Amino acid sequence: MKKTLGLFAAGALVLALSACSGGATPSSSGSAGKGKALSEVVVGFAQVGAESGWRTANTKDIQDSFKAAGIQLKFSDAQQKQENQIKAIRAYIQQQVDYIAFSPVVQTGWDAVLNEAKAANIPVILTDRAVDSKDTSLYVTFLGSDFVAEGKKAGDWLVEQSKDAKAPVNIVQLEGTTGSAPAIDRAKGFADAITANPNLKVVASQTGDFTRAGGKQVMEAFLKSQPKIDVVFAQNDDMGLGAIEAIEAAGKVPGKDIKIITVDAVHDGMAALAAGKINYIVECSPLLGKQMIDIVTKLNAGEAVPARIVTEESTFTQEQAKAALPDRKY
Ligand code: GYE
Repeated sequence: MKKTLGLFAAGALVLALSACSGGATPSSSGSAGKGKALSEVVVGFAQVGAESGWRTANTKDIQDSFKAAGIQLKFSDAQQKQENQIKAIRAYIQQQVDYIAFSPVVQTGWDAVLNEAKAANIPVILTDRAVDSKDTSLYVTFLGSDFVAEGKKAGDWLVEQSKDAKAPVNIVQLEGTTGSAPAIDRAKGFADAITANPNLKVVASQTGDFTRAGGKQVMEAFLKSQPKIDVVFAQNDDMGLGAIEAIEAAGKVPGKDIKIITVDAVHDGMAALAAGKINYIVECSPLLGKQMIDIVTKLNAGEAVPARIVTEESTFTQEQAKAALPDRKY
């Protein structure tokens, strides 16, 4: 049975319909509304991996939230490989779980397995990252950040900081996992924002795969190949932390000789920001567990959920990081 899902407004969630989900058309998928006792509900979650501090915090929050809600969670770690995620999803279909949730490592290539889930009447919840499937009935909802907005916030800050710059400001970009929604969208938001100042130029851009080791390695190469680097835009904290190691090893002072902007605001990133080694962080919240529980609970009760749920996020300067650090949960 197919159910058309409507919209609801809930507490602190910022709700928005995504352009890619076809504007005002709410999505539906599978047979929502099983009306089981929550302790009987089984959710299969296919996680990306454990590539970053963000990911570790995200996994912990989801596992803790399911435990607290008394809903069974099957968990798999795909080690950043799409084929592993597809295998995990197929296994969940085989096991006839009630819901499948997953954070797609890349945007493309999901239609076949999502159609299999649909044929098995298992609703799919996208968490954190988007897919590019044209058929939005393949998933019930997409819960996660607006990555274009995050990139734009990073770029806007740099435009403001560089407003008096007379000479070119050379930027190097450390990209996230190639083909992933956050890497594509953050690059776009950042590029759009910095067009406001023609002095701002991305002189090199390469993937560090969202890892600390990747960020360090790419930054080492940039420091050798680029005669003048003024700014690093790292698409997550971990790559920024790797870049700090490379910059210090090259005898330069991170945060002063080379300014660093990152995204996430996980604990280690915030500590480096408070210590003056990073200059600005755009927040991306990994705490999606409670909202996932909310979605599963509503679907189980046959209630509607929005096609797109956007997480609320802010930004941090060095001073703000010092103030926020003591109460930071991740
Ligand atoms: O920014 C990065 C992680 O998908 C939002 O993935 C997530 C990103 C996050 O590895 O640190």
